[in-house]
Amino acid sequence: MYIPENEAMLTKVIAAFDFPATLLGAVRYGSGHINDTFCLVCQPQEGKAIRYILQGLSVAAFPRQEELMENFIGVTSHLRKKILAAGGDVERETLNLVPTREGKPYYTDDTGRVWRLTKYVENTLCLQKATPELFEASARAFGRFQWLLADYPAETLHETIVNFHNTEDRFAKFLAALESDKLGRAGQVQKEIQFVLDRKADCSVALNALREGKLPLRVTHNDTKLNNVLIDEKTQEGVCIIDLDTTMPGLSIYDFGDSIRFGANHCAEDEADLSKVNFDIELYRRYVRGFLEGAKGGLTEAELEYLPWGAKLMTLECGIRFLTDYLDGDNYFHIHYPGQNLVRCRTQFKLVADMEQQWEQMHQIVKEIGK
Ligand code: ADP
Ligand code: GN1
Ligand code: MG
Repeated sequence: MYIPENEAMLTKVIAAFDFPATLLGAVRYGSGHINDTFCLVCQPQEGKAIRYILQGLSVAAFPRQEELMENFIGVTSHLRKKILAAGGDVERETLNLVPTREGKPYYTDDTGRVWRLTKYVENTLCLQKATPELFEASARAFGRFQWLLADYPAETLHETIVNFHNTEDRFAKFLAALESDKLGRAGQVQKEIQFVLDRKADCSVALNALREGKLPLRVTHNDTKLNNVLIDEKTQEGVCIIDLDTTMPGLSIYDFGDSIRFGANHCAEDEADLSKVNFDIELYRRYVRGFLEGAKGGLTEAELEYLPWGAKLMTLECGIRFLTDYLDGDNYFHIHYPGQNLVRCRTQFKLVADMEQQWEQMHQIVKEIGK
């Protein structure tokens, strides 16, 4: 069996699981910034690929891994029921865990780190950028995900990352990183620091609306990047929402907003040439349409009114997080070269500035489509 040299720990982890076919090898997989993800390839059977996704949960991101898995199991079991009731295919429309040889739903290694194995959802695409049609399809899938979980008992979910989308708290953590300036990097990023300081009041907008009872708390995904939905190759529809690690109580505008942040433009999240980083209002329009269709009219008037804020806040917050990690010494997000978190932060802030320019239009589009 092929296992890359520097991944020696994998042998023990893999041995903990029971594979129904001969395992050929493991390779690092995907472009997530958080977990360690591997694709495990088995001997094909009757011409069909048999693959699995093995993930070691990030210890830096997820301090309470068993609770996270409790959420994962609760949410996927609920989705299974709803998918079955709708006549869907539970093997493709949600994630399916493969138990360990001991019959446990996941493996905990000697350090306490959780490893989970899921069946690979075959014949799907995982995209970093989409055509307008596929972007709208992804929006339908994320809207539907929220709709499917609307009757999930939210109080039973653990907060896997405390204050995950608490933008005020993200601002405070940024100030703390700035204050300690561990690596002496602050001097070179004054422009970015000022960009955040100028938007302190914005960081409270969604939270104020929640505190005032304007926006309802729902079960949300909280990490709705385009690459967290698998698109069916044949139907070109979003078939399976993945990366459920942050599914917990949140605001619908967060799910809407994070997808806009990542997908309503034509550049990579770490595009270094800012002249190529532009918010695309037509992609935004497509996403509004798809998301509202998928959510089946389940959003309140106030939620509709705050959708543009979701887009701006998720983009601002993510930029703040990248900058904070840069100041802290890149401990949280995986980086592939020095300075990548700063580059990522700059793309986010350029997108925020673009949204501010097109603010009225963003509201107008929601009004037109949501009426
Ligand atoms: P991260 O939290 O690090 O982003 P993800 O859960 O999103 O981790 O997984 C990383 C990548 O692995 C995804 O972007 C996707 O390409 C792939 N992936 C994850 N689970 C599956 C699955 N069950 N079937 C097919 N591909 C998957
Ligand atoms: C991380 O796990 P991944 O790569 O899908 C992060 C998100 C950020 C995103 C930025 C648990 O998402 O919050 O928006 O990177 N996930 C976590 O690309 O922190
Ligand atoms: Mg992911």
